[in-house]
Amino acid sequence: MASLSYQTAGESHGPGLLALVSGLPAGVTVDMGVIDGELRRRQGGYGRGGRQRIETDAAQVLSGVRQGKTIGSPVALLVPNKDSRLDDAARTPPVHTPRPGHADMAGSIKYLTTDCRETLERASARETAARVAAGALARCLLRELGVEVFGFVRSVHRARSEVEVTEANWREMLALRDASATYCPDASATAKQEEAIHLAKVEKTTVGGLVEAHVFGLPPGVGSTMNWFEKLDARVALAVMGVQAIKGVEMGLGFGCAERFGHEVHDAIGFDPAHRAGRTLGFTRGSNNAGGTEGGMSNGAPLVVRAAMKPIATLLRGMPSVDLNTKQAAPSAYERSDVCAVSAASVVVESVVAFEVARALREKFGGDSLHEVRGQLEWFLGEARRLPHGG
Ligand code: EPS
Repeated sequence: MASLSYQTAGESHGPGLLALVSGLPAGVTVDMGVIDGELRRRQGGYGRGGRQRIETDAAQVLSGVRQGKTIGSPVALLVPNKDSRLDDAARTPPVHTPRPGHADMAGSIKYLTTDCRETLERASARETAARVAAGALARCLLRELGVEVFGFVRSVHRARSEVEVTEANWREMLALRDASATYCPDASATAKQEEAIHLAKVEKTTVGGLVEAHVFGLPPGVGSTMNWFEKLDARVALAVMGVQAIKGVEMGLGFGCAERFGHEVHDAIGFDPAHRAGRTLGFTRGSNNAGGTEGGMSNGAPLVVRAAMKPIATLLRGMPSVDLNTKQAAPSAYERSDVCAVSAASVVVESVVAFEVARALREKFGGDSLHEVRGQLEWFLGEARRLPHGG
């Protein structure tokens, strides 16, 4: 059954986080270096708080893998928490003054309690460790199919990089990103971003920013225009908006489309027989304002996803709030947190995008084993190159 899905479980200070991934074909090499490498990257970035000095995230495979390869059964990944103290009332005391911008208030009312901890433990971005583990597993499949995902930080607060990421330069950009304290492939923007984070720390506040994920090597025709919920861009937007603290998602030119004329927006189509053997089948585009999808289907151009992360809601300086028990004004509670987690968010967004792309590829090409999926993909590309049939 070619339907890829995952769920996560776990609280920030529970025993651990779990990702349960179903629907991977058999025969995919599970590279623990990729999974643990992504988990480590999620923990990093300038501006992270004390929790990351406690944890050294690494995944344990509980099922679905034999001798380093998937066997088609569900894969359960466990990321244990070192700071596990959920049942220790003295070390996880109730929280009565909700943080504006956090899940605290809405969650407490929803569950008919005045203790925000009941909600915040699950709402915490610690859960994203499980999503990164699942995304890394999806990435293991994508690599086998010649599809790569690259994520980075575009901006922190007002410190924005104008760097252009393309299919030709992304590996170079990856090296620059990995040398950057904020995961931005631009040294001068990185310095300004570090400055913005430092200033926020001094001011006892927080900063957000923009992250991007680019997907290369996706063949045309992945995703479906036949039902709104099968559209690749819609699926990606859902997954990205579902990441903690994300308040905006756009593809390609995104919101910028609204202020341009049609001829300035749409990507002119050309054909270059020299590229016929590649994934684009020889079709070329003058630009990629569409961000790699048209009608909810991949069009052969790189998928370009951008997301806006709000500043983290936990402020050292506090925000005006109300004690849920007394209804009296009180500053919002402070829990150990980060000044900036935009770098971490870039890893999470990259991971959830990788998963959605892998899911859509599974739906298009089916198959129970990697061999079968690859065969189907190559068959499809061959048929598409031969169009019109008989021609
Ligand atoms: C996070 C772990 C959390 C927070 C942060 C992200 O750990 P703790 O609450 O023990 O410090 O540092 O979570 C939040 C920003 C939040 O609002 O919950 C992580 O591993 O990413």
